Amino acid sequence: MTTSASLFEKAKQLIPGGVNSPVRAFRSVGGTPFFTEKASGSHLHTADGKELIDYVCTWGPAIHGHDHPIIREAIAESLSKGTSFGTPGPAEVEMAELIVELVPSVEKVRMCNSGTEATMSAIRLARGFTNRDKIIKFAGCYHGHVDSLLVKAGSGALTLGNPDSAGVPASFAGETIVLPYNDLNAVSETLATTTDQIAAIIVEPYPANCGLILPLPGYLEGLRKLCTDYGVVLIFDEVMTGFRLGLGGVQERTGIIPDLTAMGKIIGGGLPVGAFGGKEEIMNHLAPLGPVYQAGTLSGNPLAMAAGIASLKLLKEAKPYEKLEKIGQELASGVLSMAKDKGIALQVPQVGSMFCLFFGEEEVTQFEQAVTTNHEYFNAFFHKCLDKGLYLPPSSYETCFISNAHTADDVSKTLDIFQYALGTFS
Ligand code: KE4
Repeated sequence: MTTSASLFEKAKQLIPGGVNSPVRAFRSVGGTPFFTEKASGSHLHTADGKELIDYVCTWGPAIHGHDHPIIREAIAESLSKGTSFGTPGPAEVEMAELIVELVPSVEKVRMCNSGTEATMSAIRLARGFTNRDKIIKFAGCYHGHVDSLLVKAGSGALTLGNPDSAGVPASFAGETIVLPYNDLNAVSETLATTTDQIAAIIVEPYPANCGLILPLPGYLEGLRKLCTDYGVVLIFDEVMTGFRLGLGGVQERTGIIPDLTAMGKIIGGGLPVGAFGGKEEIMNHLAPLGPVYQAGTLSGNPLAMAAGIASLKLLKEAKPYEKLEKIGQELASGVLSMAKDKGIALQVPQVGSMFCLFFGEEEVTQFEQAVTTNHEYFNAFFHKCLDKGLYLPPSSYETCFISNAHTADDVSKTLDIFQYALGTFS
């Protein structure tokens, strides 16, 4: 039987680090990554014959769990008509209708093939619309591997300790101003001193790539007002939170409406899809209407549209958000009380189906605090859980995801495993 270890040895000879995305390599938690043979519902089945309760959910897309029959059927039905046409197709219109219906900021939308393409295109569009060059991002936020956004980035870049990637020319990075999240003064001071130079502010409204950080009261409202006052395009990167924290994402939960929104993950139903959308006035600057070029051979691919449409329709029908919030609260409060009983300092920020584990005394409201939490404790906790059949994201700079396929039995087993893992801490 080919094991994960043997597959990984072979993969490392052919693929840099043996993986097609760095965070999968277990470099921060240590050990050998398992290879997945099959995924179904809330479980992964590894090449080593192990079954795991999955809290990564392929980094967000699998909100219905893996291999949902309705999504599988939608893909099969689309497949019977071919795989890619390179012409406009009816599924693209249906997907656009759904996104415009569900996401408050979106009057027009353009499909692409990843979250990275979505944020990259939104930034270019904002620059083309404003004729300004500089952008503001926030330390610890990750917006995909876009050159101008791989500056103090989170997720895999931070996990590997290089939040400022090699290969990004200083001239590119110089157009990006990095500010601390949850600090409105930093934004207002910067805008006041760089008048008319800032094209956009891009933000994960709830940063989830340096662990999960929640906005302080008034912060997002303040960003919105400052952008309006200075004519700066406000971009919400909802690649992760979109459709996960509500049908309309954070902007629906908070009523704070950005000018542009980057989307991905859930709208692909597990296939490669990204999208960006927003005010018609801005979106009409895109080719072929306007001067901002953006394109993609497989953008709006019919199979991916079929999977994404099925995923969104399932969400509209199931509206799983109360259930996901309840499970999220049960897991967070459960592990917190266990840690308290054992005198282990732990923070568990949680919203809806998203939560993370910061081992440390203080509440984490900024990237710098996330960096100083106890990563060794997290890594030990991660492996103790994995040994018992529980798969958390393999980095303390990621966020756990709950799916609508997670059962009461999964939750009770999860809490038992959390209890065991904390019990191994001396
Ligand atoms: P992709 O290009 O990976 O589809 O999306 C990039 C992206 C953009 N914006 C946000 C808020 C994101 O979280 C992401 C990607 N998320 C990571 C997980 N933290 C993907 C996992 C990986 O890189 O393998």
